[in-house]
Amino acid sequence: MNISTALEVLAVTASVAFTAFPLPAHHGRPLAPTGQVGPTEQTVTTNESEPAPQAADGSIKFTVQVESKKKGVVLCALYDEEDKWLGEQVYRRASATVDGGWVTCVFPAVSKNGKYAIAALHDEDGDGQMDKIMGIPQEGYSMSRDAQNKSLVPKWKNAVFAYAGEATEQVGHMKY
Ligand SMILES: [Ca+2]
Repeated sequence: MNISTALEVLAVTASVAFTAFPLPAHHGRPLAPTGQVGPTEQTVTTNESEPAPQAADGSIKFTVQVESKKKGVVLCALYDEEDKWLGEQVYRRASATVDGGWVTCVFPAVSKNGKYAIAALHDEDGDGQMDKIMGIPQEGYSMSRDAQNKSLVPKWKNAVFAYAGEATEQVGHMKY
């Protein structure tokens, strides 16, 4: 499978069930929707002699640098197994509207610890597909850990990261 095929699969997958998470585009800005009361208050019980197991309720974020002049949507896919990498069996999906130089996809409340990898497309014209000319991708893509490969699909081992329940952020750069 070459990169073109993989991106096509990803784009088709993305178009099926991506859920919009319109987020501030600025890297590092806290996500604080105004006028909404969220579950921000948490009671934390501490017991130093008997530490409770850490609940795996953190979020995974993928913050990607995009060409700031471009618009559209960044579609992100979170994979939880190497065998599923860049295929249709996506663990979680997210998207973010492009408005500036940085975009963040958020996968909230990921409850399963383990290894993950993320793939993202910059769907500039918002048609849910990777635009191609003569089979060559015309829109940007990016992987967790900034895994890139000029002619082949970025490999799972180059994009994988460990998640242990705490808020995790990956940073990448769109390759156009
Ligand atoms: Ca497109």
